[in-house]
Amino acid sequence: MKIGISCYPTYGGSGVVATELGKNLARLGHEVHFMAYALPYRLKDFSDRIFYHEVKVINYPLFDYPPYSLALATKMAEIARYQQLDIVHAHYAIPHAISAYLAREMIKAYHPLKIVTTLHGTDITLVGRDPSFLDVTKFSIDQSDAVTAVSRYLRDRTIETFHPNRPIEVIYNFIEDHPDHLRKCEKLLQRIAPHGEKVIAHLSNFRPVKRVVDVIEVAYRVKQQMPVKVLMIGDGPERSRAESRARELGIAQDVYFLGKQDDVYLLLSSADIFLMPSELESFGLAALEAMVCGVPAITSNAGGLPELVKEGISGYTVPVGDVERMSEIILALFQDPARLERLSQSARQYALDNFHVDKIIPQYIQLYENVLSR
Ligand code: GMT
Repeated sequence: MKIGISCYPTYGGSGVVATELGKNLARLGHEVHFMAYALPYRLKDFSDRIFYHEVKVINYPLFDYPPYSLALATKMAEIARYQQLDIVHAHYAIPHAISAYLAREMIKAYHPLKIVTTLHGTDITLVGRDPSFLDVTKFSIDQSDAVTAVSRYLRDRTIETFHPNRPIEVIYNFIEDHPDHLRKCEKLLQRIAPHGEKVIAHLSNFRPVKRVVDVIEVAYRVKQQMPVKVLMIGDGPERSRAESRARELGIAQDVYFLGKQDDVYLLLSSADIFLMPSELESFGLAALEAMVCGVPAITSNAGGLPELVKEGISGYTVPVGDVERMSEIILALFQDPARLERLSQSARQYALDNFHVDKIIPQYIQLYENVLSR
């Protein structure tokens, strides 16, 4: 098959899933064309079956808001028509699914194009439900040839909010297994935890929905009982608030704000616990990435997280904002190394058994085949 993929190229789960999907489709012999305004950040290695088409938006003084969706639709139409794409797979409804609809209409006299849309979370739960986007988001879902959601939670919210005229299929996010996922960054650990101090990691885009300040609150409480170090991976609007809270609580020397990082697996695998206290999370890809590194996830019980974090198997879930409970769970694990080790192994196994790439990619391929046979 020839598949076009459009996604956000920056640091964020939807772009990571789209990129890894494209790489795996290419590995299986399909031809993949990425369309985005920058090179997706995990699309580094060369493959003769992967093509990247940059979407440029001209800048004109009249435009207070350069119309990216239109430039994307134009690029999609051009690539679909001249590269004979079978499908455009839009990751995150806004604006990718809408641009795909426009592209399909533009070329329908020359080339049939199918649209698959994958909903990732905030395109439904935050942005898409805002009155300024609600109708166009519903339209893009209804006009897609197939729609998937990354969790049952997200599927149910989509149905509740948009009453779509088509079924929404749940296809979970996925991870690969790689020996490197178990490799700790010894250099880093020697520097930050030279006496074997326990390490908590957090990875996100530091948006308010991630509640990064809760990570600091938890670290402070754990530190009252035993030494602990924290790796804060990523960057975003709440970073300064978290930094300043760490200073206020007197634990700034134990919290390492690493900013955006490429090799997240190396950092995640260096931790003992992954902490994701999000207000809302449709799936929680970073928690899955930690689990495959053998790092159990302590998360809030929001959104789709309980579909991923199984109590006592891959981690524990706690009500949003309950930093006391999160700290108690982490302390209990840190004080019982044998239990932590068992949880580490079962978290990794759970991730591999349920979310391995070889289990999930065939579901997308089957979906593409169904769409093309209609
Ligand atoms: O969480 C974000 O702000 C990023 C967003 C994205 O589109 O990259 O993440 C969403 O998609 C991820 C991949 O499917 C999911 O793992 C995240 O849970 C989801 N974020 C939210 O629902 C807040």
